[in-house]
This record gives sequence, structure tokens and C-alpha cells, in this order.
Amino acid sequence: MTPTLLDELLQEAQPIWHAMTEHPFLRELTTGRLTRERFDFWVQQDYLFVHAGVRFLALLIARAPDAELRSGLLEAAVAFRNELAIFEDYARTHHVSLAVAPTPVCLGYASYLLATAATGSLAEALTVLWGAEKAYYDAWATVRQTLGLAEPYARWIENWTSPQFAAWVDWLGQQLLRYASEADRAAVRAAFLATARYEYLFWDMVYHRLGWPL
Ligand code: MP5
Repeated sequence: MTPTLLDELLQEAQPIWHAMTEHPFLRELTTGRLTRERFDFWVQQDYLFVHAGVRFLALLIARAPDAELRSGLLEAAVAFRNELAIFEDYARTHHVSLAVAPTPVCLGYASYLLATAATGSLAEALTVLWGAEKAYYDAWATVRQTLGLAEPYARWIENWTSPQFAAWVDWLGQQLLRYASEADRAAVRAAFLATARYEYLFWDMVYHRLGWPL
């Protein structure tokens, strides 16, 4: 079978993708060695990122030219609300504050997302969304391979590796193939690489709990 644009994007980003799924944060989470401080830092920052994701989806829904794309994105926006509840439950039971400021990496990635939805092409915006979702699917599927649905992470693992989530990621990939023309290719490749790099950086930022220097 001839490789699709999606295969080409993943192939080009392969070294980043590998470093991402093998990041010490995920390795230590899988082997039970991740500290609570590190995990809680991820909870705080990813909660902010998912909130940015909801706004990103709203912008993309407004720009979607047909009903199929709009309704698929709308369903995802509802699913994001359920996902936010997982973070809120965890924060409540573990006494973690969600009222924190975004770190430079979180703010940079969230701003990149929103800027792409507001001013990028539809193909670029779909690339960033597919890239971010595929990254989480692959990262958590790697965790699940070894850990299964073990506590205390079962809800998170289930959220990003469920058949419904896998179907959403596939559907997004199909939408990207539908909307990306040959003329979009260079911008799509650049957007995918930026997304892959931000995904790696996000794990690195939470692992080192990297906030603002001043
Ligand atoms: C996702 C996420 C997946 N939660 N955080 C990062 C840094 N990248 C991707 O998005 P969603 O909305 O949680 O499925």
C-alpha cells in the first residue's frame, strides 16, 4: 500500500516520537517509580492544556466547512468535558490545586494551538489536533502494554486508549487526509513537527517541574 500523508508525517517525526513515548516520565509511571510531585505537576499543567483544547475545538468548529466535520468535533468537545472531570476528581481526592499558572511550555503549546486554529489553514489546524491526540494515544498505549489498567492511573490510561478514543484519532486522521491538499504539504509537515516537539517538551517540562525562572 502506498504510504499516506499520515504515514509520512509519523515517519519524519519518528525520532521525536520515540523519545516521547520512551520519556522517563512515562517509563517511571509504568514501573511505579514516578513521584507523586511529578504526577501532580502533570495533572495541574495538563488540566490547563485540555481547557485550551476546548477553546481550540470551538474555533475549529466555527471554521469547519461541512456538517460531518462540525459534528465530529462537537462530540469531541463533549468528551473533553468528561475528561476535565477526571482531573477535577483526582485533584479533589488528592488535595491538588488546579488554580495554578501555566508554565512557559504549557503556555507556549496552548498558544500555538489557539494561534493555529485562529490564523492557520484548516489543514494545519487538523494536523495539530491529530498530532496531539495521536501523541497521547501512542504514549498511553505504551503505558498500557506493560501496566494494563492498573491503579492509580487506570482512569487516565483508559481515557486515552479506549476504542472510542482510538476511533476518534483515526477519524481525525481521515479528516486531515480529506482537507490537506498538495499545496498544504509544507505547512502541514512543519505543524506536525512543531506538535511532536511540543509533546516531547511537555513530558520533559512536567518531569523536571519546569516553571518560570523569575
Ligand atoms: C493531549 C493532552 C490530548 N491532554 N495533553 C497534551 C500535552 N497533549 C495531548 O488531548 P485530550 O484533549 O486530552 O484528548
